[in-house]
Amino acid sequence: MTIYTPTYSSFPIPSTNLYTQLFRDHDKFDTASPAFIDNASGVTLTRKDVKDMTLSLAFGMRRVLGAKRGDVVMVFSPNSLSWPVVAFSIFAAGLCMTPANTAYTPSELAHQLKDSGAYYIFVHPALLPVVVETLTHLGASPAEIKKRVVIMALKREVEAPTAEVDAGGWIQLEALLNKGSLEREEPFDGAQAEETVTLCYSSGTTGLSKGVMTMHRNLNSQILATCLSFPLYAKKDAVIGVLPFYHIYGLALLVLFPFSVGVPLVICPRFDLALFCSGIQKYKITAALVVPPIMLALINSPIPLKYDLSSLRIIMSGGAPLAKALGINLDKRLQSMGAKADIIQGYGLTETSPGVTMLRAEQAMSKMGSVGELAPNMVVRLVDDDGVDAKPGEPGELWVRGANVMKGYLNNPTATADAITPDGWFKTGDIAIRDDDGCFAIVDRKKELIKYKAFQVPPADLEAVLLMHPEVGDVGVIGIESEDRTTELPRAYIVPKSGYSSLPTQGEREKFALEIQKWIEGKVARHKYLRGGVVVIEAIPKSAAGKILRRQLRDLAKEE
Ligand code: AYL
Repeated sequence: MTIYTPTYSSFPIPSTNLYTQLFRDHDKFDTASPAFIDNASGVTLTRKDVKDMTLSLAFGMRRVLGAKRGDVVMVFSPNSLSWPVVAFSIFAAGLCMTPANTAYTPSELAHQLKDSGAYYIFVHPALLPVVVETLTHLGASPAEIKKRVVIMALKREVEAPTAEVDAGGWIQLEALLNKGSLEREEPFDGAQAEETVTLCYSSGTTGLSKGVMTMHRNLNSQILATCLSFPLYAKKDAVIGVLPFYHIYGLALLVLFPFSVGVPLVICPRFDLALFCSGIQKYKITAALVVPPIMLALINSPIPLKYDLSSLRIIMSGGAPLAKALGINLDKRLQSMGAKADIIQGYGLTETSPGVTMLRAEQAMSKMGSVGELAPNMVVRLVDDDGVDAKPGEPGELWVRGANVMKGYLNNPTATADAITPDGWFKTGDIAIRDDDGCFAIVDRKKELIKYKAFQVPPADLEAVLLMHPEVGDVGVIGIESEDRTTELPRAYIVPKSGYSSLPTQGEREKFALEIQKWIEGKVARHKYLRGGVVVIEAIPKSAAGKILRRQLRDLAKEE
């Protein structure tokens, strides 16, 4: 068996609560320096503010709300100043956070709410109606809803609770503050390191989205690994936080890592290119963590030309394949604007907290397109379909073992056993090649997961929804490459309930396809829309066991 190991020396992972890791060096940094800055309003939380509010809110969660150790708390909010404070408080209080995608419809939110077992929901005021509809649909009474929901906004935030929310008698975040400090009440203990601290949702290789049980020690490991592979320095660096915090990429690399090393984060509530660029200029941002579509916008839009982006020294892409040409073009554009940054890539998964590999800044140019070398404390194998080692230099499925690998999927021992072998190898479902310098390239994806931009689109999710349409008999969903080759687009192959022959003309089939494409809108989050179209076919290719043969559907798409 060939096991590839990192060039970094391994180090012990602290068996502490994630809170302890985040605040380990707190006293070494200037506590009056900004920790989180709202890019739109300029409102700032200093490091001292964050610590005081975290301990106070942690107390409020335990003693005012009455949450108990291990309880799951849902966070449903776009990026905001209160987001990190709520997250850190959940960790400090020994609770578990399940952050939800803000684009979710009530039925998608209901799935995560039920599956995670979350009782309390911290929600941004603008998303309150979605939560109320979800809870009502799940059978909660108005009184129960009022008990479970906390409006997630600080008074000093711009988009503070509206009069309507205020008048509704909802529990406000501020009402949980200043009642006491958890530190004085209840010292943290070391036994929490193996407990689940976050439940982000991922479909893994197959099926519906599942709760990924990430332990305190997984994220402690991620933070320390990032210190080596992507070093940032207090007083020198500033990071722009535009990726959604509810996704493991934003959570680990924006919310947790910069704070732990004393580096401020400038928070963008959503992606707006002008606001993003003006934030870089205004706050002299040195590090931007992005996804390939943001790089594309930086290359093609006239907007960045109006701003001074010369403070940037590093840009990292992750979450979806980055074409080498995209990196080269961004480099060219930056240089044409008098800026110069190392463009690197990280690779990983929700299940690996998320870092598996990272390209070193020194290799940005020479290894463009590569996802770099293994993170510390992680080892990998490259294997064929039978679990046999791929030959050196040949592609194989990447299997990962080490400090970042999740505990398993919540309430789903079968999916966990399918994903992690008895000797601890987590099967990524990604096909990689390793070069002679120990750098990896992701060349293909073996699993059914579709990535629209860097968002997960589990085909099983869409198939389940489509099957609820009265005219849909059978369905198979795959991802097809967009025309400009920058992302995959979800496409559904559909067999009409009344049979293919019931729609004998091309025109009828196209009309039906368009109807379905429209019908799905509003039923699923925007990133799951069938942007790759709907195609009516005679039968969905299936194995003898009834499994959809997606490869055959992909071949069909290629024939077009
Ligand atoms: P999930 N290149 C190609 N594919 C990628 C890359 C990449 N750089 N990164 C992620 N993927 C795909 O759970 C791959 O198929 O986590 C992988 O299995 O939403 C899947 O996305 C996982 O999707 C970092 C910074 C990881 C970011 C990330 C992204 C985590 C995405 C490590 O250091």
